[in-house]
This record gives sequence, C-alpha cells and structure tokens, in this order.
Amino acid sequence: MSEEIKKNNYSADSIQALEGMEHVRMRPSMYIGDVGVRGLHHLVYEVVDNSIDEAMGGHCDTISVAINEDGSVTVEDNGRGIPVDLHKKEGVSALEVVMTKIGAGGKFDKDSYKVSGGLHGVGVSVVNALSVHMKSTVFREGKIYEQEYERGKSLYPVKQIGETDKRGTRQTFFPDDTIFTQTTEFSYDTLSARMRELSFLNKGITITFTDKREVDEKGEFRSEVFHSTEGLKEYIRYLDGNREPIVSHVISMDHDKGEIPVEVALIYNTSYTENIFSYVNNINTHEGGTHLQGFRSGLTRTLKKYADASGLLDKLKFEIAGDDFREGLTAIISVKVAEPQFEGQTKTKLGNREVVSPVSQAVGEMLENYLEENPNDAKLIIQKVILAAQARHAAKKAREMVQRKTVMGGGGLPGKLSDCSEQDPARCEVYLVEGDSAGGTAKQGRDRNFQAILPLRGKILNVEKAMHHKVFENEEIRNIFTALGVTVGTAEDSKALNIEKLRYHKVIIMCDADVDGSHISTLILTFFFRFMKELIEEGHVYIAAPPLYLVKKGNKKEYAWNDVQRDQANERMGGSAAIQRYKGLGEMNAEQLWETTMDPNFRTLRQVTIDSLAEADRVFSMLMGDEVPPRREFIEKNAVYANIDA
Ligand code: 0RA
Repeated sequence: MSEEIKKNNYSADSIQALEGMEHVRMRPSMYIGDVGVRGLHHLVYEVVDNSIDEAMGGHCDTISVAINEDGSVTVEDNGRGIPVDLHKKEGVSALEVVMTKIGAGGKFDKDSYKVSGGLHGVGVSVVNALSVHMKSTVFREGKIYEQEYERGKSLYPVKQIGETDKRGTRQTFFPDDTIFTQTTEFSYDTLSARMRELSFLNKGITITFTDKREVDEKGEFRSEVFHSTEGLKEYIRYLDGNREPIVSHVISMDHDKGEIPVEVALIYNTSYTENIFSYVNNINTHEGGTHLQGFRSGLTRTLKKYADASGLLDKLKFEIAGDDFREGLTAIISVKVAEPQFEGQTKTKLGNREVVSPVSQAVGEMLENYLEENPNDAKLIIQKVILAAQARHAAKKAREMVQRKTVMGGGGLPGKLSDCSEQDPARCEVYLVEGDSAGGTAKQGRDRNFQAILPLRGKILNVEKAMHHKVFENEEIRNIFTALGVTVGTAEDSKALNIEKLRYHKVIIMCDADVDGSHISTLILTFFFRFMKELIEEGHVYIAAPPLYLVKKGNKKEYAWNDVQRDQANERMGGSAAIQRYKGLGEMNAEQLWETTMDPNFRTLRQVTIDSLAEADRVFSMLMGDEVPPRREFIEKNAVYANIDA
C-alpha cells in the first residue's frame, strides 16, 4: 500500500479518540477529498450510492434525486428501507447507528460492493456530519419513521410518524456552509451528468433528477429521467453520437456472474482519438489500473491474432504497436470488485492484480465472436489499425522535429513569445491571445515581471478532426508546446508529457467575448484536452474574462461583464451614461486590458476543471465534430464551457 493511501485510510483507533463525527468535521477532506465544489457534490454521490447499492442488490428500481427550493438535496429510493429496530450493541435504532457512527455504513449488507479506501463509500454519516441539518425518513413494514440531525447529532430518537403502503428511504440534507465555505450551491449540470452516468452503469434503474430552485416559462421544474435498458451499449452510443462509426454495431458483453463482474462495450469510429473510460464500482478510474490493463491486452492479443491469420498484414513493412489498435476506439469498461485497492495520485487507479486476467479473457472472447460473425467489420477495423500504424510513423517524424526545437538550443522559444523575466514557473503566467493586434495590446498592458504573452493566429487547428502528424506539424501548436516548455511524449506513449518542465503554472486563454472568441477558446481547450490533459487536470488552465461594456460618464467609468452589471452601473451614474460595447479585445487599450483582464487584483479567471472525462469528451467531439445541429443547440443553450465547469 502506498504512503498516500495509508495517510488517508484513517485508522479505527485514531478516529475513536476523536469521536468519529467530530473528526469528520475537523478533517472533512480526509473523507470527501476536498471542501470545494467537488467535495460538495460528493455528498450527493455518497447518498445516491447507498440507494444504488440497494438497487444492485435487487431490492429497488427507482431513485429520485432533487435539489430543493431551499438548496438542500433529497434522495429517495423504493428499497427495503434502512432498518429502524434496536441495535443491541449501541442501544439505539439501526438507523441512528448508520446516520451517526462513522464506518457503520456497509456493515449490514456483507455482500454489497462497498468501496473502501476510495472516496465513495465513506458512509452516509459523513454527509450527516457535514450538514447543518439532515432528515431521514424510512418507509418500512407499513410505517413511516423519521429522525432529524444537526451537524451529525440526532435531535430525537427515531419516531413513527404515520402509516404507509410504500417502502423505501428518503434522505434530505443541507450542507454546512461553515465547512463548504466556497459554495453550498449545487450545479445542475454536474449532478445531471453523474445521474446519467450512473443510469448507464446500472442498467434497469430509473433515476429521476429535478431542480426545484426555479421554474421555466411553463411553470415547470427542470427535470430529467434517466433509464438505460442496454447499459454500456447505450452509453457508447451516447458518447459517440457525434462521431461516424466504422463498424455496424456497438460490440459489448456483460459477464455478471463469476467472481468479478465485467461489462465492456466498444466501437470504432473514423476519428484519430482513443477514448477509454474505466469504472470500478461505478467510480471513474481516471488513472486506469489493472482492469484497463486487462482490456488492452485482451484487445491487442485478439485483434493481432485475427489480423495475422487474415493475411492483411502480410505486405506491411513495419511493426504494429499497441496504440495502433486503439485509434478511433471508444470503449467503456466497468468492473465490480469486492475489495478494491485504489492507488495513484488521486486514488483512481485500480491495483488489484486478480482483475487483469478475467477482463482480458472476457474482452478476448467478446471480440473473437464479433470478428468471426462480422467479417466485413473485422476487415474495416484491421484496415484502420494499419492506417494508424502508418500515421504513427509519419507523426513520429513530425514530433521529433518539435522535440528537437523544444529540448535543444536554449534559444528555441518561439519568436512570437514575449517572455517574462521571472524564472520560477510557479509565479509565471502565459496569456495565449487571439490575434496579433490583441497580442500587441496585451504585451503593452502586462506586468512583464511575471506575465508572458503568446499571440496565436486566428483559428488554431481543430485537432479533433486532424491526423496526429498534422497536429505536430502545425506551427501555432508547435509554438504552444515550445512556449510551455513541455515535450510531446514518445512513440510508445504519445500522451506522456513532462509536465514538470512546464514554464508557467498559469496558462490563460484570452479571447474576444463573442461567438468567434469562444470558438477559438474551444479550439485551444480541445487541443489541451486531447494532447495535454494533465495540464487541465493539474489545474494550470484558465480562461480570462474580458468585460463586455465600458460605462462612462464624465470622469466616472465602470466596466460590466453582463447586461445586469451594465444597467446597474448606468443607474449609479444617474442613468444617462455612455455605453461602449467591446466587440473584441482589440477595442481596449493597454491600460483598460490590464485593469479589467490581466491585473491579478481585479481580473476574474475561470479555472478549467473536468467533472467527468466522459462528458467532456462528448462535448468536445460534438463542438468540434461535423454535425452542426447539436453543436448549434448546445452553444445556444450554454456558455461554451458549461459542461467543462470552468
Ligand atoms: C441493510 C439492510 C436493510 C436495508 C438497507 C441496508 C438499506 C440501506 C439503504 C440506504 C439507502 N437506501 C437503503 N435501503 C436499504 C434491510 C434488510 C431487510 O429488510 O431485511
């Protein structure tokens, strides 16, 4: 076990010493990861996970999740209801034990796939401890029971409040704003994406999600119902809806018997990206692990064997590498492991060795059958693999060119870069600016001590649609790589970055505040997402927010970032101010740009984070793909980065 895990795997004794619930409130991050936006949403996942467990045990089929009018969240299921009878050892009801004792969560149900060590599965008592108020309602054996809590302490013993013919558990909680100091506001998009994901990962369950904080024009709440009959197969169709498939079906299998239940679905499309999402007990394992390893080995072994036997590789002059089998592949692997060991920096890497072989075997069997039964598709896949191998050789050459420029010759920085004088990357920022003219203004306006400027020419290459060697040959993209100081990776692993060489810890995208500008930001973000994902994951990527208006009267001036601010500023100036709408960065002078968008004391930067890799991937493939209608609809409905949660 790594040091990291030991640290977080709080020992039973140390907790006892600090009276469990108090400890949770003192060290919340040990239980839910952080107390920011992510940790806040984690509370919901924790409560929903308990209902999902009840559903996976075959005891319920419907879960409803609501953000209430007052900002609290209610999760209800139609399961057996948490038992309310006396817990002999503790001397209180079982419900109270579950709600107020740390680590009591999984003890009732021995055969459920509880997650230990990961962030999920810490128990609903953790949610209770971190809530100003919580209420549990249990519908069980014809009766309704209730108990309420304040910051994890019960306010009264469980009481019967009525009779019922329904069954289930309802949990309502109000997060504590003295713990979640950044915000206690739940995001519709974040929760909705997770509920959709859960419904694909647990087919057959119906999850309804409702936001009761506001109503639409028709007086109705925003609400969605998620239900998947085909599970991962449907998930793949959802993720790849904006890509063009090269095979006729989603290839899938579901081994739910056996020691380790394995579900896999995959498809090949015409793109050049590899998209594999892996899950363990419904948790997205960003860092992969043994299940992913099993998947890769099963895929490579089976396809290679088929290709060799088919004679399609006979005339090939070079070796096929593992990567080549995964170009244009979208796949999802979901395994259930009774005692998962999570490793890695973010504890999202599965370590259990015993998982490799069952996954590899299952994938092999599934593919072998498909290739036998669909010889046309098989041929298309192998041809795609050969093309990928050829392209890889071309890309390797192009990449080596970038590499030489980056690593060798100290003067290798791009000519267009105006560097800063500070040497410590932690204090340095680089602005990627749309257009040479805005670049010039930014250069004048900046603080040259720690701010560097890299102007980018108009629209950078759409990497979503370009072959990899085109990407590495593109001048603007090469400039980004060289300016940032990171090299591109090796032939074996094109995604490996040496991020520790990063020359600026803040990489700030600055574009016009209009449709074209957001398109360009999206192109740059797409590039980062596909080729420098670590940069986003480590929190280095930001989006600058230039103002939309300048409101001016006499010697008074104010900037406004939206229409409401504009009108308020106008009112403060007595109502007849001159209003200038900035059509682009180019209309601001250096001083204005500094004051509004670059001065660390006044600017707002939006940090780009990724809630769900799968959702981000879908959004990028949609925004940058061929299909226009979904893209238009999305852009009209959202700010461009809505789902990336910038
Ligand atoms: C253990 C035993 C029983 C119910 C549950 C757990 C249970 C827990 C949760 C958490 C959310 N919803 C839930 N629903 C049920 C009862 C076993 C029995 O009735 O025999």
